[in-house]
Amino acid sequence: MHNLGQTRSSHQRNHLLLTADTFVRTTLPGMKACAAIVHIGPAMGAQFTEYTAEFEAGGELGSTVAQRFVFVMEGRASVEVNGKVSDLSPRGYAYFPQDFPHRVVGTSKTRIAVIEKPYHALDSVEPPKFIVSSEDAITSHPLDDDPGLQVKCLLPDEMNFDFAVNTMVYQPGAALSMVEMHVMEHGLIMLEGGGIYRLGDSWYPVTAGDFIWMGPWCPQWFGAIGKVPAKYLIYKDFHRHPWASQQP
Ligand code: UGY
Ligand code: MN
Repeated sequence: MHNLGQTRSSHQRNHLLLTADTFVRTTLPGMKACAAIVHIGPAMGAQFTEYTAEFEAGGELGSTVAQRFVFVMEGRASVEVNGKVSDLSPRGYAYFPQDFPHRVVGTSKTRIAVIEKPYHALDSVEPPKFIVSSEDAITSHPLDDDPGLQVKCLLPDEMNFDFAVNTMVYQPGAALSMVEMHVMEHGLIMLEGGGIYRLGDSWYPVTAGDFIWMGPWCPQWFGAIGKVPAKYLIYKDFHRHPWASQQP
């Protein structure tokens, strides 16, 4: 079917909206029976990489020396560390510290959000340890006292982590209470529902399956529209001096 060149995807200096109709698949080094849709990376000026990995049953990610965070969006996976295997169901996640040998295998046809980032160490704290858990095990808290907007922090709020990954659930009609402008950048995957995302000076309709990158200080606001809650998975860099991004 011809779309006559139309798409909601948009490429701007300080933000990116990528919708499923524009996704292009590739194979990253070491991947087996697995494809990557690379959503964002250093080529766009980001300090992290985020991709969706689509596994066939038995497929596997390649290795990385960077920190890696994985979140199961669909299907099942297993993670292997020092010969110990943990199973991940939908909403299961794992954090692998830098230089940490591990395997991530899709045990069925599986879609996983993958975030990778070189670690910015601090002299004063030990680097974080391996984590395997599920979003279901995390208690949510309201953002800005709004019970209609619930946040779950999937990583501990501690100085040794140099990034955060949260889920945010908006009841229909709930919205961010302010237009945020902050030094941190975001990678966001819409998991459920939809609404309107303000990015810079544009307002975009967004829905489950979309990806958004927000660069540093990109004006941002979201309001949920529709009859079901809107939910997204959101990355942000965290806990480091702004100078950290200029160090090798
Ligand atoms: O954590 C955040 O900065 C979050 N409130 N931003 C967002 O949802 N765009
Ligand atoms: Mn924000």
